[in-house]
Amino acid sequence: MRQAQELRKLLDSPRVEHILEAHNALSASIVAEAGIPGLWASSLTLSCAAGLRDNSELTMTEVLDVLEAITAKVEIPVLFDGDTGYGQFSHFQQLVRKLCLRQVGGVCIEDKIFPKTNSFLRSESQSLAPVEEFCGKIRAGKDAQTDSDFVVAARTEALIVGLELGAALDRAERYAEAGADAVLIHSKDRTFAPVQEFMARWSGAVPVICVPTTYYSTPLEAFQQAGVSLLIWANHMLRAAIGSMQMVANHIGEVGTARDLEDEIASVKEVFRLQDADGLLEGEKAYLQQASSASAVVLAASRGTGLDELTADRPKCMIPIAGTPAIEKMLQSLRAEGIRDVSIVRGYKPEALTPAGVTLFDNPRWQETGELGSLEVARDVIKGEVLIAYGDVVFKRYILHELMSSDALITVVVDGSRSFLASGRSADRVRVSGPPPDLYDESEFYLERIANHLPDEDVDGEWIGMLRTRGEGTVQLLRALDEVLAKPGGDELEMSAVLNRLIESDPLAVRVLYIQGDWIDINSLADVAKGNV
Ligand code: SPV
Ligand code: MG
Repeated sequence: MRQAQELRKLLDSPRVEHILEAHNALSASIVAEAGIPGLWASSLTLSCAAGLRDNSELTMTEVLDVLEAITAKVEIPVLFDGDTGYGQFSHFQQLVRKLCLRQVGGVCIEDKIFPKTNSFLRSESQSLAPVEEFCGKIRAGKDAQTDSDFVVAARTEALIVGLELGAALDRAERYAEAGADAVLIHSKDRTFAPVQEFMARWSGAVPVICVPTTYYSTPLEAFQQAGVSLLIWANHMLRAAIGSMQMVANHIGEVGTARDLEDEIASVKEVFRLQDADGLLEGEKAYLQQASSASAVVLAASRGTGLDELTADRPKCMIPIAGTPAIEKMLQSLRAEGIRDVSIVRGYKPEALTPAGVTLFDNPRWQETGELGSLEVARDVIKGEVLIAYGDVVFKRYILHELMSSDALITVVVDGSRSFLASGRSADRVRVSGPPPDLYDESEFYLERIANHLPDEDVDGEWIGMLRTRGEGTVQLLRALDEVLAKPGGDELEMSAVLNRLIESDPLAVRVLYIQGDWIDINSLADVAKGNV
């Protein structure tokens, strides 16, 4: 009910107010963000946006769909340009009921004949509806409204079709008597003079609206002094969009690239903002049932080696794997597992790594430090149940699920396939308390040693860069981290130093979750190729 009330407030306001055209939910939200207090849902621009003419070609159903999208998106009131009311009095009544249902603040109908033609086209040859019939339509609309504040505005096209001012005044007075809440006096004159004259002779029965499309340069004070209540800027959002779209299309058409356009057009980030993409993340936090109390720290500071070209403008976790950056896949997997509290430690090219809904840390010394230098930056968020993972690891989701389901205090994921032996690539080689088990073997396995120089015959697999601790395990991890960091050059070391430190004090400290493949990391171009970049 509020929208209609707000529209009434604009009409009753002692100063001249203005509303601006919108033709879809996007333009409506841009108008609302600009602080404009109301919308004009224009027949000219709605039809044009739909690829149609402003000749009653757009159906009532089609237009109601757009209005529904607009009123669902913005809170400012909408005055809908209802043309001739979509038929006779009975059609207009259906329209009014459906507008009330959709919280549209009001409708403006004009005294023309269906199918109507836009006021600026062949206007002298247009004809007006009989006054009695139009007054009946107004009364029918007022009787049909289900919201007592709903506004029915009556527009006279008398000046548009070339009638005298007297005829316009006469019609407007009759419409007010029939129950119209406001009248709209339309004019195609280049000056405000005809409408000014109308205002001078107007009885003041109801507020007056005008549409200064042709007399746009009239100063605001002139409208105010004349006693106009509401101005409609009737088509400016669509005209702005058309100009920009033509510029972009012509440029790309001529030059064949969008390279020089970036500063001329809205950023993709801005598109996401208008869509409230962050709101979805907030919503997921609030409403998705399987939210976990676990948090995640993703290490994404290094540039990687052998990836010079692919990382010229981005860190390696932003390299797309089958079209999606590795870090985005990681975030999707974390969300799917219910892990909402995610921190990312950035280093190389932090400006190219700005995912929404995560806490960002920066390791400005990423070039001199190892993984532990990055972990140190995020030390304060390592508490409770926490996953620590490399940002450039892409994996099947069941791996994360199994890791998070482990009942051990500290668990690492180890790939027992030893695929690095054949390819010769470097790996976080590990020795485990036993080789990968048979399918039905439920034994528990523990990490014995991790180092990338372990001899081939001593290796049971490779750590994939995912580690999860909980409770006392997190306390132990932090203690080991602090001990390693306390030594000179400690922050130049890798995660393996902390894991080995943990094993030194307790050989059963680190449980191994064995997998067989189903993951890659972006450590070498060969891996990237494997991921079908
Ligand atoms: C509209 O915006 O559709 C209007 C105003 O009705 S005008 O185009 O001037 O007729
Ligand atoms: Mg119109």
